[in-house]
Order: sequence, then structure tokens, then C-alpha cells
Amino acid sequence: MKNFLSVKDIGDLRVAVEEARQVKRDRFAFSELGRNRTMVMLFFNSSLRTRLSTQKAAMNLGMNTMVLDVAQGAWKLETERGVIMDGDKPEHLLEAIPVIGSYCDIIGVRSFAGLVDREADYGELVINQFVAHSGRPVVSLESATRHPLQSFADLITIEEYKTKQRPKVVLTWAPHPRALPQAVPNSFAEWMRAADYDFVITHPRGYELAPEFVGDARVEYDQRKALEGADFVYAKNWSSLGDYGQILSTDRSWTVDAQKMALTDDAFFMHCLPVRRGMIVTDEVIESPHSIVIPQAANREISAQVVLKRMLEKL
Ligand code: AN0
Ligand code: CP
Repeated sequence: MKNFLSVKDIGDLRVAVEEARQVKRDRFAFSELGRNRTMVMLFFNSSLRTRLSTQKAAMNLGMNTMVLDVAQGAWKLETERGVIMDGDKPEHLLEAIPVIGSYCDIIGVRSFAGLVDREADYGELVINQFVAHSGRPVVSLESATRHPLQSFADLITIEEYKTKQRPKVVLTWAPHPRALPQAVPNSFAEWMRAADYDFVITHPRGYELAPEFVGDARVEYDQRKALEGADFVYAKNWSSLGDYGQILSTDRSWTVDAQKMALTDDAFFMHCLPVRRGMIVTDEVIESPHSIVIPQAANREISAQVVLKRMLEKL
């Protein structure tokens, strides 16, 4: 695997899920593979799970890891070409990227959507520069439009918990006080469609996701109708795409509560975390035996390890 930026980079999903099972059975089976190999993880945004699970996955493979928080201690980086750098950013990405590349074998990058310039975000201007100029395989740790390590972990989790061949999976928008990117729902939709589940997306009007991610998935504006008979409920907030980066609603009638879960076929509750209780989901639902958010987060180590293992095998 050269880069890991979207579902396209993983190939056959059945093979990938089988490889994940293998890694999970013995996560130290390939601890020689990464010997004397180094991974740099670069964070433009905060993280708990991605930082720890990806670092753990790299260590399981015997790699050395270095983590850099751009906002804490590094020079602030200019990302646009052609600007006169007379502001607060002393270094340009175009120098920083090859420099970082010279110190490592694999680069992981987290760079969220800015939610101001839709074209720049959907053109993936930051992560694409890493692909173009680092000379190293690049792993997305959540880019402007996708979060593939999360979606892969979501797929592994659904495969572990499903009791039907083709479960009904419902992605539901839920309220949040801050504007969030569309990366998690975009990516989730892309992977669920590739997995060929019975996949439904529900959100208030105005929260339509980009057609290239929705594809032929069913969109149902009535959340209750969407939840009927669901086997998995995946909650997530995102800001508007049409009215780019805006919060159009904080309507708490969309919060996932026990009444909503009662409409489902005893569904499992999922969320990528971090999650705001009382906004996205009630305490009762997230603490219920059918909440699988913790095993879902634990599978982040597994998805990262499959991806890094494949990259190491190609170095
Ligand atoms: C981020 C998002 O919605 O993209 C990261 C989720 C993994 N969430 C927040 O910023 C709260
Ligand atoms: N789900 C996820 O990516 O979490 P972090 O933002 O904490 O890494």
C-alpha cells in the first residue's frame, strides 16, 4: 500500500477484515517487520484515540514513532503557496514536508477541514501536498474530507457484532454546539457502501452530504423512520456542506435516546468519540450493554496496524 487516504486504498474489504482478525489474534506476530523503521505522526488538530492507537499499532510492528503537535512547539506552518509570509507563520509546508520525510519511513497526518473554504477542503490541499512532496507513504489520521482509519475500525467492529449477513446500518446526524467537519460521516458512508450493507443516512434538511460520498445510499429525513429495524445506529454531528461550515440546527429532538433505540431491532450504538453526552446521545444509551463505543475505539489499534503492516511490506 502506497498511501492510505480513502477506502480505495484498502482493496478488497473481506481480505482486509480477515487480515484485521489475524492481527487481533496475535498483534505481535509481525514485530520484526518495522525494525529500524520510523513513523512520524503530525497533528494539526487535537486527538486522543488516533494518536495513541496509531502509535501503539506502530510499536506492535516494532517501529519507532515520533509525534509532533504542530500547535505545540513546532513553527506555525503556512499551507498556501504564493503568499507573502509576513504574518505569524515562520515556515512553509513546502519545506517542512520534505524535511519531515527525510527523518522517517511513513508519515501520518491529521489536518481537519478549516470549514471556511469548501473548495480548498474538498480539494484536500494539505494532505495532498504531503503525498506530493514527502517521498513517503502517507496515512490519513483524518483529513479535510475523510477519516479512513476510523471507518476501517467501524467496519471491523460491525463485522464482529453483526448477527445478519447484511445488517441495517443507520448513520444519524445529532446536535452539537460547535461546527464539525463532514470527514467522519463522509468516510463512514464511503466504507458502508463498499461493504454493501443496508445503509441509511438520516439528518435534518440542509445537512446533505456531498453526492460523491452518499452515492446510492438511502437518505431519510424522518429520523424515527430511518431507525426502524436498525441493527447498528451510528451517531455523528457534522456542519452544513451547502451553507459551508455553518450550524443550521442544535435541535435536541435529534439526540439519540432510549426511545429512539426502542424503534430499532435491538441495535448496537456506535460513535467515533469524542462524544458530547446530552447532545449527541443520552447517558442511558451510551452506558447501555448495547453501546459498543469502547470496543469500536479499541479497534482503532487494529485498523492502524493492518494499514501500517501493508505499508511496511511494500517498503
Ligand atoms: C472531530 C470531527 O468531528 O471530525 C474528530 C472526530 C474523530 N470531532 C471533534 O472535533 C469533536
Ligand atoms: N475517533 C478519533 O479519531 O478520536 P481522536 O480525535 O481522539 O483521535
